[in-house]
This record gives sequence, C-alpha cells and structure tokens, in this order.
Amino acid sequence: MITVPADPFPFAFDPDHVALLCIDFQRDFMEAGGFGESLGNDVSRLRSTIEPTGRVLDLFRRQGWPVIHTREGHRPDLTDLFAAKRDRGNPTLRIGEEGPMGRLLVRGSAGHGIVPELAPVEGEVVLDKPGKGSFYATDLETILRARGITSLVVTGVTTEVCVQSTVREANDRGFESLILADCTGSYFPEFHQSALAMFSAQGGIVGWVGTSDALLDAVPTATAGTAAATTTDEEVGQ
Ligand code: TIU
Repeated sequence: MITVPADPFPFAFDPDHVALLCIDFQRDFMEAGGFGESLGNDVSRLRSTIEPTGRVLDLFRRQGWPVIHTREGHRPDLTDLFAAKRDRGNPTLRIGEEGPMGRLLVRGSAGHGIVPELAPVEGEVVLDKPGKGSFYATDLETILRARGITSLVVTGVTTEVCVQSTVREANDRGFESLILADCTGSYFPEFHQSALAMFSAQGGIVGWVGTSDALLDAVPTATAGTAAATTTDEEVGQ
C-alpha cells in the first residue's frame, strides 16, 4: 500500500488497483475562444492546473499505472444534447455553434480536444461524455471494474462542476477518490475551495483532498507498478 498525506486523513491505495482520472482538460474550457469563455469566464484561472497535472501524469506513465482522460462534448448532430443544457444561461455562443476553435463542445472540433500539454498517449483511455459526471452515459464503471480499479486519483476542471459530479458518482459506486487540489481548478476560486472542503468534510464524506507534491513524495521511486498500461479500443489523441 502507498499512503499519501491528505484531508481528512491519509489516503492509502494499492498501486495495482489505482487509476488517474484527468477530467475535461479541454481547450474549450482552458483556452480563449472556447465554451468556458463563451459563458463569461476568465479561462486563465485554470492554467495553473497544467504543470502539476503534467507531473502526476508523468508519475503514472513511469509506473505503468492506468490513465483515463475524459472529454465533455456532443455528437455533431447534437442528438445527445438536452435542450436544458443547450439553453442554459446567456452565452455569447451556444453548444454546437461555430467559434474560433470550431463548434463548441462538439466531438471532433479543435476546442473539444485536450490541451497539448496534457495530451493522451498510446494506451490511455479517452472517454467522451455528454454530461458533467464521468459515469453518466459512459462505460467508465465497466472500464474500472474490468481492471480491478478501486482507487482514483482525480485531476481536472472545473472543481465544482465536472470534477464534483464525477467524484460524487464515484463515491456512490464504491470507488475511493483522492482529489488533488492543485491539479483541479475553477473559474471561481471560492467555489474551488468550497468544493474541496465539501469533499473532505464529515470524515471524507465524498473523498480525500491532497496535493500533487504529497502524492509524488509518497510514491517510492523504485516501485514498479504491476498494473501495466493496457490498450483499449478507445480513441487516443485529438
Ligand atoms: N462551466 C463549468 O465550470 N464547467 C463545465 O461546464 N464543464 C466542466 O466542468 N467540465
């Protein structure tokens, strides 16, 4: 077992049963001209997540531990887009409309892709999802159970939207989540802090909250993971 200092108490995981979740590190949320900006957000607020998440990705790749990337988005014909989601708020552009990085939150457009710094590599699962939670209308649970994964290290954007939905769904399914505070981010710093506090409150009602440094320090450099990265037929790349 590997034990990582965390709130509300240390997070212990078996390196043969852990996976890294990288949630929605998409250009549409993190770069100018995307969906996040169309909602009126300052997308530069998410950039600080990239460097520490890159170091955690390197760790998982070095160890041969599984990595799963998610992307929020819709079919080009928008048949999987509820009106309730399309019509929400008062954006300058709606989902499916043409922006500087192609159609907003539509699979296959440039904006839907993951930022180049955190791009998936061969052997990593890329999971497309139409909603905020990564388990909703996807085969994530099947993928995790097929590999015997019980513990998740969670990174991604935004903390109080897609990360929060995902870790709550994971908790209800019996997975234990360590959410990395510096590898998650929000357009609203106060929501980031509140969401993290909600996860670890009440004895870890949703999960554990730690940092990338605490995780990196806790993993012995000589530990060779036995859970070799496996290839699935999921699409890899952008
Ligand atoms: N708007 C916002 O904060 N987030 C989203 O719409 N999706 C994700 O969090 N991925």
